Amino acid sequence: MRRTTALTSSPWSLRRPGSLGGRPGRRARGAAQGPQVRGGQSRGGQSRRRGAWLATLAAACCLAWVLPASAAAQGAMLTPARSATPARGAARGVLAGPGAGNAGQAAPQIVPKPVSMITGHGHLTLTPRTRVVVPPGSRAALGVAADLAGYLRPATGYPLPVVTGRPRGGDLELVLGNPGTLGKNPGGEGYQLDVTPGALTLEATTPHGLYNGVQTIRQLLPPWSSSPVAQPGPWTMPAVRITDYPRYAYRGLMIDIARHYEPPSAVERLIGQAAAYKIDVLHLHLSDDQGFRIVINGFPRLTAIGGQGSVGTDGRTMDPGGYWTQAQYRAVVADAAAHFMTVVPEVDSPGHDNAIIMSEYGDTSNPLLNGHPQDINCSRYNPPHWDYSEDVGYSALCPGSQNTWTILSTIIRQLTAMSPGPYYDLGGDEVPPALLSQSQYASFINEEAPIVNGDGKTVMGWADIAGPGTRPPAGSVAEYWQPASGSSPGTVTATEAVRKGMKIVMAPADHTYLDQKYVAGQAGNVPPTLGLSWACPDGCDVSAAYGWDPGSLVTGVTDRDVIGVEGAIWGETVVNLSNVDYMVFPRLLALAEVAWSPDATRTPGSPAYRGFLTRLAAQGGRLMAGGVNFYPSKQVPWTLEAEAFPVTAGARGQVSGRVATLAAPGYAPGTVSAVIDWGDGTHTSGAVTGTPPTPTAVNGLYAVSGGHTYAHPGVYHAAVTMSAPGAAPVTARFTVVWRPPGR
Ligand code: TNX
Repeated sequence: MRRTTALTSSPWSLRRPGSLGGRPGRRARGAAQGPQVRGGQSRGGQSRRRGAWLATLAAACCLAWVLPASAAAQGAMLTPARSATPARGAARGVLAGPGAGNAGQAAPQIVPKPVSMITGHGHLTLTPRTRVVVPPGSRAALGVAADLAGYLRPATGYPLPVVTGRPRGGDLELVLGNPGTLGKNPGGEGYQLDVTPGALTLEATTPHGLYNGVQTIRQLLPPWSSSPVAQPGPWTMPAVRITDYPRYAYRGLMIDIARHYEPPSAVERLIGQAAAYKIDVLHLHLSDDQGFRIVINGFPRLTAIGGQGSVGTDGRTMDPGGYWTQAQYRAVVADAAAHFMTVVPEVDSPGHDNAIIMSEYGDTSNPLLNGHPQDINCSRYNPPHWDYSEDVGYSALCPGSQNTWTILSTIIRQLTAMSPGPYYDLGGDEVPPALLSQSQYASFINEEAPIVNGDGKTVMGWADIAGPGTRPPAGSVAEYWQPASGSSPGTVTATEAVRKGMKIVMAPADHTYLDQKYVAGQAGNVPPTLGLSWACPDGCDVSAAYGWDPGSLVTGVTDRDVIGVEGAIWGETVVNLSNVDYMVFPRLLALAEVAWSPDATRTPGSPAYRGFLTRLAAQGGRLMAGGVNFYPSKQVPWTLEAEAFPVTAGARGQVSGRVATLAAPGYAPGTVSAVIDWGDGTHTSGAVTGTPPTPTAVNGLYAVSGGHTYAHPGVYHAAVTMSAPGAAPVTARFTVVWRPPGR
């Protein structure tokens, strides 16, 4: 039997125009259908109306290890001493290939924007003799030195040995020390990078700082340096001095592997992709109504039953499920740590728990339970049943059940033991008062928090946990998700959290929820099948992710309270890593900049926004070369990037085949034209071929091919120029060598 959910009238309700409250457009299954239902998501003909309320809230308390409080970054970005002067004939992009003559080097385009950058003259070129050198006093830097070499070896094909000792000319040196220029240097994450034509020196007070500098070095190199296979080069970096440190220590990405199972390998790829932009927290949403994803010893049913499915898509009732073993979880934690990323595990409670309830409701013979585990169920349905739709707000664990606490404390004990980071996230979002009253909810949070503390972790939860009746000790962390700003009613969760002495991670859904749809109508490749729209009825594009300030979004919540920013890729509609990447990138790069770079006026049309778009555009080729799927948003002035290959002509002077690779984000191959100057006074058009963009995948890198027959043996300086509507043309130079046989 279905009961209807009364919408709360508490001040904790979020109210937006056109909705009665809560998350607009979300409706609990069985909830009253009325004006609060705003044309929900529709996919495969299925209605996706969702619940609308914001439940009562509650909080928890915590231990003291907190990432260093944010510090407003000081120091201004210096305008580059000179901008790039592309070499002959090249409008933009990277010139490449032996014979380029002048290795024209674009101005550094770094995301997130460094605190200070001054470009110098000339460039440093990596060679097969380049080494990565750590001075004897900096041995703790050897791991990061190995990371740098590991990043650069595949594309360069150079050996890049990692050695302890004194650098020679052209080496890359990593030093642990204090350059004295890093301001407050929160968390030791700052670095100073000096590139001259003769050497590169990276200095930081900690390995994490060096690692951040390594990510910047990668962006100083041509985009092809991200390729997993050898590329022609040349591998030049502009002379530059960069002094850099983060605004916030917590720069997070949350992935929901509960709504759609993702294997550890997918999450590990995502870790590498996000770490490249200085993201340093991986929040794992491990459990929700549709799935429980981690083995818990003593409760095998949690995964055997709770892990069997995922949200149904494409007309299916249920998609395939899955779960991680504890060994796999530990491996992901270790992989994250290797990328200087902290894992925050989350098992949501007391709501979003249908998978736990479905698993344990019938676990009558489990010796850890009392034989009557049915009493954990405070959901709308009794007995409970599976619901693999996107519905929310119908499940709750009962605070009064001893079994509830046996199950949860076992989960918390095992997860915290496997997670070296400071936080455990107990969830706490969206529990309708029809399931648990305000005081039941508060007592639930007040009971769970000490369990988390007792296992040595600081409590983190959605900001709902700051609600009436909760008692979070100072230092607990509230993640603010409401799409509300200023002093509108929805912001009460953040202000109340601050009043209770909590720290804030900013994740306002209309800026940071990476599962929200992009702006429809902006490009033919906005995916109709991916994403929800409750927080972004008109879509949220790069501008939404970039155009806000965590330290002033909510009146009364400032950088004294805010420890960071998090993007969240919720899993209802994303079924694999390719889908995840398409929603995460490029918006995560905007969030990375908001979290790392000094505060700026980031409104549309502002110099900061224009500068960001230019720097973001330069990431397109880099993401493509690294095999990262992304949405080629029309807001971004994507640049064409090309690299050419040296060519050897056949015995009779004939050339036929690929001469260059082109990154042209969002462009279909037919829209790109290529002209090849063969260097003997002849021009022909080139063929541009490859995989075009689709509504869920960026296009592939294109091959540019051509054919020609030379009249005389010799060495020719050729060039290929590629053009596409709205983009500056790009020229890549290459040599063609024709040596007739016997010479
Ligand atoms: C909100 S707000 C959620 C998730 C959904 C997501 C979909 C909050 C803490 N939770 O349960 O998956 O919206 O956009």
